[in-house]
Amino acid sequence: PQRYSPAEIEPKWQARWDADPSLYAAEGHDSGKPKYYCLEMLPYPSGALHIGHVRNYAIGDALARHMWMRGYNVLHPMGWDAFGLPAENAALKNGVPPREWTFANIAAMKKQFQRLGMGFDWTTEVTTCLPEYYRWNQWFFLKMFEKGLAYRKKSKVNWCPDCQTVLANEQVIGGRCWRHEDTVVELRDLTQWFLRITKYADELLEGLDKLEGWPEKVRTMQRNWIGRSEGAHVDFAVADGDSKITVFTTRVDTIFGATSVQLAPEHAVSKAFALEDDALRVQIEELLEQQQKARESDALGAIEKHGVFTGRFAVNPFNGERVPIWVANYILADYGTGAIMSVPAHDERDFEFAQKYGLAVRRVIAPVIDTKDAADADTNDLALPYTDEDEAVLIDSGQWTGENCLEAQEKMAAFAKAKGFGAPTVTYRLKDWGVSRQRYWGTPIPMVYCDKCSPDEPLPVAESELPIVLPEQVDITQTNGSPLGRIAEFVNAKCPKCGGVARRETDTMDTFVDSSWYFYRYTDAKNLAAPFDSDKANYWFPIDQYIGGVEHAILHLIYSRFWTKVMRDLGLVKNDEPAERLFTQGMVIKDGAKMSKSRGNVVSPDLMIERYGSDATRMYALFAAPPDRDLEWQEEGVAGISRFLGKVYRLTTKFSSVARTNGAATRPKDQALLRRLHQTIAKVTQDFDGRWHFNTSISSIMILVNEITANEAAMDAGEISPAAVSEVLRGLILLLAPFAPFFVAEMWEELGGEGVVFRTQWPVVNEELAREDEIEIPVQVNGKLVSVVKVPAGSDDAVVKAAALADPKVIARIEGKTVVKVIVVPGKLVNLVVK
Ligand code: ANZ
Ligand code: ZN
Ligand code: ZN
Repeated sequence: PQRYSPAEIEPKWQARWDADPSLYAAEGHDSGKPKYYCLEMLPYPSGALHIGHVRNYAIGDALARHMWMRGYNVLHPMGWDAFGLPAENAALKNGVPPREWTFANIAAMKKQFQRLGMGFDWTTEVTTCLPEYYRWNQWFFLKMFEKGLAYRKKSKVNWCPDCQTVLANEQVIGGRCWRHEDTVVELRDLTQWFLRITKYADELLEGLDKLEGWPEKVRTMQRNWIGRSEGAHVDFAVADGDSKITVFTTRVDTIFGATSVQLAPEHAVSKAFALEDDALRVQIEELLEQQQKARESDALGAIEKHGVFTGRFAVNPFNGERVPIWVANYILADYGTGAIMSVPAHDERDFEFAQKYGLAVRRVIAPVIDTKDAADADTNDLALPYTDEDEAVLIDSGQWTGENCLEAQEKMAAFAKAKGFGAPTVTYRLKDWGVSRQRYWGTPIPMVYCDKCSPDEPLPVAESELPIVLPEQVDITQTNGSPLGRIAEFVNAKCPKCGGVARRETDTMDTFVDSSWYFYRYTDAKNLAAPFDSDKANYWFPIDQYIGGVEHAILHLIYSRFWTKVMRDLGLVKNDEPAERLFTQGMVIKDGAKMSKSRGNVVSPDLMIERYGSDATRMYALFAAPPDRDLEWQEEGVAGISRFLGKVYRLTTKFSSVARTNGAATRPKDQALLRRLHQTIAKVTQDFDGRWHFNTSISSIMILVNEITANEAAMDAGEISPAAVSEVLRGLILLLAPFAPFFVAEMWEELGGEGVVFRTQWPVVNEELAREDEIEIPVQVNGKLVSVVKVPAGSDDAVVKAAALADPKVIARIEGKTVVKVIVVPGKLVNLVVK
């Protein structure tokens, strides 16, 4: 075509690429090349890509293409996180079976990816809802069960009394059922399957220090999520009874200041007291309800504190004192031991509570005061609560009085252990991972129950029975109970132990299981005998660069780190961590706000592609902001990129026949143009190696194009060698290759370039050519900037010094003074020291 027409160029190349799956396929692990595993998080097949996806995948695709051109064996795969609730919702709404809905969406989104020209290796495509994938979820589950890493216990779940079923958290809206607006969701105790992620808590925490290629904010979020607390357990005996209350405290040093013991409403001792006293029971139930409401609305941290005195007392084992036992709504049953000792003088929350209920406040910590400040000791007597533990000592604490707080913490915990009423301990906020879902569209858990031979213990199915296939004809419109539980053919199983009739587990797995190891499967996606071949995984892992949204900073990225450690301990892989580097891209916003249907500010990728082409859309997504920042989408900007590509198109087609001639660059005007080219190569290459500021890479390419345009008349007049024209145009197209794949393929052909442009060597900087003829050097006198001098690039120190001393402004400044020293920082600065 005469003019740049993405509507003609893009479908033409797309058809060629779609027909050749080997184009973007990785080479084998025996290729001999250095490997590069570039991975973007796989999408949920919701039906259509949104503009945020376009940005995410444009970043990864640019990187993959760049690394190909740098000579790496690149794995750049794609797949579908295909199980999950939306498929069931769609089925309920439109009557389309979840499987059908999911695969229709996958087909549509794959088309979009192809239309966008994403260079994915579709030969390793992974779809998590296929039995050939999820059978390995089941296999891993069996391995974990064998190792005691998968187990059952009772836990709280959301329960809708109308639906008669468990609800996922997403199905609870404002404490009510998503399908029954008037029904308040209850918390129920149900037996659920858990994976013992807490076994790896310390390793998950310590590993974060080594993940230097991960954003600090993600590492901090994971540290907080794991929430390691060092402290002590101390047993308080219940007075006039034979039970005891074990408290968890991080400040055992303050124990002489404990003026009550506080229990969670669900603590076993609270429950026992409630049984004996009806009025108390009602009050405790109320406290529990307040806590659960706050928990549901995520307001636990800010809960208004209430409590009730049980009428009973506990004995502080350190001093034999009796303290009242209370039940309070801010004490959580599932953290620490569900019981605390309350020290109002030294803890904010305890202080607040004590003020409210008139409980004693007893000070046992004082700041360390220098003797010379002792006179001011009164004013140093800080208000309560006094929470310092550094530079602080114990007072009124029996034999521990005078001890430094931090030392006392260790000594007192050891003392408790020696005396048998406590021990040093570590508590984590991290909980074991509950993976049971009473849903249909997920991986069946491969366990059975046999009342005859194993009434108390669930039995694992034999590995040879896998996959336990998810049945297809399932009525999910009926709401009571687990959908799989209604299918007799599914539920009835042969007992693996006695051969009798057993009952199959009808829970399915949390979909985070699917995404915990999918990236290993890409290395060997067609393996029918194992989740993957270890040699292949060991070649590709760890992932060199993982790219995705910061919304996955915790769950997905902790679960997948856990899964990697389990696989390592099973001997399947050698790496401790899945990904060497992690990049979290910013959001795409429109009109200053996050895009949403309700705001009506959603940008459709399809529409952008229709108007400006995929290349301009993708390139704009990289140009409009640094990739880690939020990007404000402006259609005018996409149009601008399209015009820019139009310019390059015109120049390339106009000079392509000149560029095809051979020769040497010998004419005088060649140098300036080549210098700009090589400076651009240096800049873009640096951006890929460094912070990925593709916005500045693309601007520098625009500057190069301006330079070419400025030289157009000279090119027309033959004042520039064909060889220079050729080098500049080819260089330009290669620099654009990571950003605008269709356009570049077309232009490469136009220039007579050989082979596939994305497998062409990335341009190498010629430092000599890139160097400016003259450079500017600031001159300082006694550290103050006085002037700037121009010297030929690469001048030696003597020349630079002479230029500085000859500068009129410098001369004026140093007149009548003695130059004691001249410091030359080559290429950067001259500093004259004068007296
Ligand atoms: C006495 C004490 C005195 C405490 C003092 C603190 C300061 P982190 O760091 O978050 O682990 N606590 C323990 N279990 C609790 C539960 N289930 N619900 C609510 N609070 C609980 O916090 C540990 C501290 O939080 C523990 O140390 C305990 O209060 C409280 F000057 O014990 B401390
Ligand atoms: Zn309901
Ligand atoms: Zn049996």
